[in-house]
Amino acid sequence: MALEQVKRHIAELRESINLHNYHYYVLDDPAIPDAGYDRLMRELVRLETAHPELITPESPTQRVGAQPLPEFSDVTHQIPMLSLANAFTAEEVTAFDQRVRDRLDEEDIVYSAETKLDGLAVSVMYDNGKLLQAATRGDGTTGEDVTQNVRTIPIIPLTLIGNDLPERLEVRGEVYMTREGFRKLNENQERRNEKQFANPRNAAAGSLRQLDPRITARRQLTFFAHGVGQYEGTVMPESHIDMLQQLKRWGLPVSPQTKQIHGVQGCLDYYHDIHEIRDNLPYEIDGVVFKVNDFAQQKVLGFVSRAPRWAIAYKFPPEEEITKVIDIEVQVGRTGALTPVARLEPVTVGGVTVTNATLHNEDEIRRKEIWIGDTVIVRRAGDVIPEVVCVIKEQRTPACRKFHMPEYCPACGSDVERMEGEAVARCSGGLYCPAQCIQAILHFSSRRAMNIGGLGEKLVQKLVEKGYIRNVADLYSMTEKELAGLERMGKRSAANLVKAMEKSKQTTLERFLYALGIREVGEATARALARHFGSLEAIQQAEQEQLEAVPDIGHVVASHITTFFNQAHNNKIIQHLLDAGIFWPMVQANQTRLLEGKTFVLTGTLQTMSREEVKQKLLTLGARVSGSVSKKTSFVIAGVDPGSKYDKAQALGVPILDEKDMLEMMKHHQR
Ligand code: JCF
Repeated sequence: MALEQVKRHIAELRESINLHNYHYYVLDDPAIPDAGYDRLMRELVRLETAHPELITPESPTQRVGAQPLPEFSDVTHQIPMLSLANAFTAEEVTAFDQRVRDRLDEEDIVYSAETKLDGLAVSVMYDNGKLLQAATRGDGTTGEDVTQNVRTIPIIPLTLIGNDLPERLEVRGEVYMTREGFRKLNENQERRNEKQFANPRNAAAGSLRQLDPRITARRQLTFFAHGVGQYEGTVMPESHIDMLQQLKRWGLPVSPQTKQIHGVQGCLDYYHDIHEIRDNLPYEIDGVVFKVNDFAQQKVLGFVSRAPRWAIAYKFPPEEEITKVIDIEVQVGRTGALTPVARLEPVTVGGVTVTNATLHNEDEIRRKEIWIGDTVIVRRAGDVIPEVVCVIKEQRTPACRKFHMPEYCPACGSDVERMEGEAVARCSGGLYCPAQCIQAILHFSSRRAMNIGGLGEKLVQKLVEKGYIRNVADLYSMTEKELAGLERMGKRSAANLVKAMEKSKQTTLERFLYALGIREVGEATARALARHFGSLEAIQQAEQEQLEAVPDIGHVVASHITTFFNQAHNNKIIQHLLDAGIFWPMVQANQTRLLEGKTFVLTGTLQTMSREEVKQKLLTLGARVSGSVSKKTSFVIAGVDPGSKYDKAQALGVPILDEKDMLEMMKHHQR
């Protein structure tokens, strides 16, 4: 190829890849499949390897991370990077709006509203559409040059898109880490015995401020643009929202939560709406930001000290607080798992009083070095159980002491065991252990299982302690009279409870399976089992291999299921429950299970599929696959050069299928 032609081809590839990046990252709407993208990228790498002199810093291949730096150099922000004034109450937002209206002498103010990301403010400078320099906010006037690091963030374009690009454009925004990226990073850190990051913000900051850009490249950082600093050679739109639209057209990511609203009521409604969806966002936010939308109005309002008068951050109540660990207790769960729980001095976190925090397991306590009496930071995000983030070691006193896992179950005194390689310690008491028994009953009756309303923890505790019930089957033999005889149980509540139990008897197979509390069988697995097998009997009788043929059921879960159904007492309890009148509509088993009850034996070499594939397929269709031929064998499938199994099948009169017959049979049964 002539050099001119190579150049043109490289330019086309780069443009095409940039456009696909834009569709993928910014529009969140990929325009080609991954394989097609990979092909373009490989082709570009191939051409650039053959012609290294044609590599430019803006090429999409140049993101992997440059050489480490000795230190960051300083960058002066020509226009200072401001911070935002904060509001924590509706009154403070109302006062902000009042000030704006007074100063502008306008009644109805149009605001732009956006989420406030918990990340790191950065400035990215583009020179004729090419990424020139990136800097942290620093103190607002001087930041650090993190150009090489920012270049590794895939969502940030190295080249802007369009033919109306400004000569200079300073984009400002927030570099952050998604919850997923944060989780993965901490998992990796743990595996390598390196320090954990306390939250996504710290993780993002630590990742961006790496002297070695190759490390930054491995940390899943991302970015939203929320403003413009300097610009030259373009006319900016007249409002904040229109400006964000312009940035998006040039290829920069902007938050999809950005919205135009009216007046203080619009602000309060927006705050409320975002608060509701907060936990569903893939990243953490610590509030919302309101900005006067019109740039002319912004200019009139101007600044006070370091913050604009035209914007305010309305923060959510803090999700982290400082408190003390009064004690560490151990809770026994449904499966016997012992979970250490910190009893805390009550503290309000995110607007809710927190008195306990889960400590997960012994290793976690050791890793975080949490002692009884320690001063700690607790965190409560959304509706998840509060956690201890870290200890404030400086505040540890001589009265503080270490925690040790008890050797005997606090609920029943059975031995506590901890399996090799497992983080969790367990009570070995099984259903003899009242704590496990109570938890099993509570799980059984919970809303998404059998849904017996009115059967709370206190009541179940009492019923078990008094010896009225020992397992879930006993529940249904409780009478209204017996229940009404309990202290603090009125006639009405007893009647209601019996009614609720009666109502719960009509259920579905998947709910019932979930209610049984088989280890690692959650709702999704219960549903998969019900759909695949269609009947309880089929599941009770299923063998390990047949269970593993169900999508998403692996070896471990399958063995939990067989272990459960191999316990005679479990099957007895199930029988009691069915006798008590629990029933569900018949489930239409997968159409594909039409080989149920048939046993196959494979022999010889198959041409179109590997033996393992055929086996999997047969298992999915509900069949069993055996290694030897007997009178019970339904069919032998014979490939090329069959072995002695073929002769044995002939001798026993077992039907023999060749590969074509087999494929025909499978096709038939798939319909
Ligand atoms: O999301 C943010 N953390 C965020 C910070 C969003 C904004 O619109 C901001 C900001 C800091 C300063 N705007 C300014 C002016």
